[in-house]
Amino acid sequence: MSTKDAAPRTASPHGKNDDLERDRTRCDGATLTTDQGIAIPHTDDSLKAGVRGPTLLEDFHFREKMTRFDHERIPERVVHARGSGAHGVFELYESLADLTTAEFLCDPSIVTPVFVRFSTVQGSRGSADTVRDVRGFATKFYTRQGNFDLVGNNMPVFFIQDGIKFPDFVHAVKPEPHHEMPQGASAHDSFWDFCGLVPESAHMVMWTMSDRAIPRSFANMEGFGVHTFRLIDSKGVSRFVKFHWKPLAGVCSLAWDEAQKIAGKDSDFHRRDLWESIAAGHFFEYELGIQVIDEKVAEGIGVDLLDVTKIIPEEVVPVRRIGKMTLNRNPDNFFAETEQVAFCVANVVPGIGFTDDPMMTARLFSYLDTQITRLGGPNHAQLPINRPLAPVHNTQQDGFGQHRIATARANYVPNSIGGGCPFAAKAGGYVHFPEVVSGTKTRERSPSFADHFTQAAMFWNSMSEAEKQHITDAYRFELSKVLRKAIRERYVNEVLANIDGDLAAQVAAAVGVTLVANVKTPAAKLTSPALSMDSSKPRSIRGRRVAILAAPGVDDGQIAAVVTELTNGGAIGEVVSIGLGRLFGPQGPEATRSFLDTSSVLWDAVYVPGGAQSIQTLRAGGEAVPFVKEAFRHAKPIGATGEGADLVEAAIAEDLGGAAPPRASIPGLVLARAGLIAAFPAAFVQAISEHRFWGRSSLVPPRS
Ligand code: HDD
Repeated sequence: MSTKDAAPRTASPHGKNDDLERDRTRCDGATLTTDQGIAIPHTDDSLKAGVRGPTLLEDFHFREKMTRFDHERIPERVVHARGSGAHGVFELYESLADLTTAEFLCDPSIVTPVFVRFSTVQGSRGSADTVRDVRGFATKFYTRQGNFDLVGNNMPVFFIQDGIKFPDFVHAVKPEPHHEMPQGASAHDSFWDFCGLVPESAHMVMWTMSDRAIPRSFANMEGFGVHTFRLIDSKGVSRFVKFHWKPLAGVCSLAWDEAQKIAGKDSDFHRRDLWESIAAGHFFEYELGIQVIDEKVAEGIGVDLLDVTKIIPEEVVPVRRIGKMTLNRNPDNFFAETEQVAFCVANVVPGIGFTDDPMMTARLFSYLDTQITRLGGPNHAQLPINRPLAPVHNTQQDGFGQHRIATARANYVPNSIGGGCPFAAKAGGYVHFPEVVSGTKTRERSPSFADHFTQAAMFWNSMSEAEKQHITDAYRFELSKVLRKAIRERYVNEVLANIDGDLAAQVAAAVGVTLVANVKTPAAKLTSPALSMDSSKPRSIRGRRVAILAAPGVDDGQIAAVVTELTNGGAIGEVVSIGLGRLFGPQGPEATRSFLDTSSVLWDAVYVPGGAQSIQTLRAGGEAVPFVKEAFRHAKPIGATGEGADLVEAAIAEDLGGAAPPRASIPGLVLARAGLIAAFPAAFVQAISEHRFWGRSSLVPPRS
């Protein structure tokens, strides 16, 4: 049995990596040719009639090169346009044969190759990574029975209950139609207009106002299949199931001020983090979890599981962790893999089935449909990244971009000319769950979908004080950007007042509206502790990035001790200085970043080593103190040894208006003067493993 600590096994000899190898091209020593294979001796000048004469139409190389260039772009995804992908493997811990016939969930010896694409929803392809938004978390399992796509998000609910409203929702959240603004943001009139008029969005909006919408890394996000699916066993018995991804690195986020600044300093922040982590061997790991519930039992739990705006609290049905996914390989080519990958909710394997969730039904239609436009026709399943490892045989034919040469003379079923081939599956084929369906055709919503606020309030009630503060600030920020007062008024009075009176009052006061509604906070004060990110905080420093601020004269022995401790824990410590290179002598560490090319917001923690001359230079330079101040504001761990402690204390005193409280009372601050330096690295690493010290915000006076 695999365990979560075991190194990932490599995928089978005929895994996706080998499959893609057929299509990888390498140009080691190759000659330049046209697409027709004609060798080209020269590609800097077009064919002309005389050196100063006109370019000739005859120049087939020029025409081909230009035509191909003109058509390089394909339409970006209508939503989730901005994304980053990685390959990996999924390994099952133990057989689920008592629940499903899906082979990859029954046989723990199988290593299933996967491709994952993470995304934001609102922004265009080139938009920033760290915007406040839902993150897509789509996984393609290349199973031996065909592709299973789990097309989820990092939040377990959705804004609407019926897919027919998806175009309306997306139009409302996307940049406004007249001026195409704002990019990568929901803080604008049309989004809040829609959400105020569609209160079923209340629960999901609560999630998007939480820190889940600004993750620190894709490695630190949970994932959710969102819908209720079915697992169907060999006797044909179906049970409801919700899929979860649980990140082994823990769940944590950025600070909002930091996220906005990163969007300018490094708009590829999450993409770079994914890429560099995998390249450095710090693979992203997630456990697949399932909540399984008998359909009859589900009827008695108080929420309709066909309603995608509701969750089953983990305290009601615990999440069983059934296997581990390890993302361990960067794509070779962004366009061929990450851009051309096509996920589809309809891609399921035997043993996994659909439910009557009206959002799911809509999605079963939409994905294939949109991909026909985006990927130029119906043959996109043949693209290397999309094609299954399971053999494909059918009588579908022709269309744009057909890559197969079908040799059969009979392109229909049944046939006798081809001996009856391809044959219908005798056993193990996909059989839809034979659910009994009856009803009168109607355009109505089930009354069981009507309660929009109880779970939104449950989410709010389950947050820590710091999380509540961040959520309140997020509503304030977003609604402050709404130009029409009536929209702000409606949201506060008709939505927030139904969730929590204090929240509504605080937001009302900040956005210039009056709370006129009777506060109708749901009577039952439900909580679900698993909803707080505090319940799944990181426990290690793996993948964390620590800025070491140093200048010539630094005590490099102190740096070496800290770097060793960081490296042992899988974190990265880099020296940030007044310039790049070996500033500290041939034996000293190398400055790989300078204050010119980096910024405090791009690091998880700051360390200032001692050395009187180094500290003097850093203070005189004027960059180090603001660097530390900003890290302090963003609740990050800060460490210093020797004279470095003077700089850090000065920065904090400046931030707190000269009134620095006793050091011991500042969470996440690790200072070691002479004599205590030996114990410093371990204490600092411990602080980094806690990620952030949000409680510190009570020390910081509000910005004027
Ligand atoms: Fe969707 C893309 C997730 C509702 C229609 N969706 C898309 C992607 C993710 C999700 C992760 C990006 C996949 C990739 O990386 O290529 N979508 C969700 C979740 C939903 C959801 C978790 C709520 C349960 N989506 C939803 C509805 C509809 C769509 C209700 C339409 C009825 N989604 C699409 C789409 C996209 C898409 C238009 C755009 C690009 C694509 O499919 O390939 O078909």
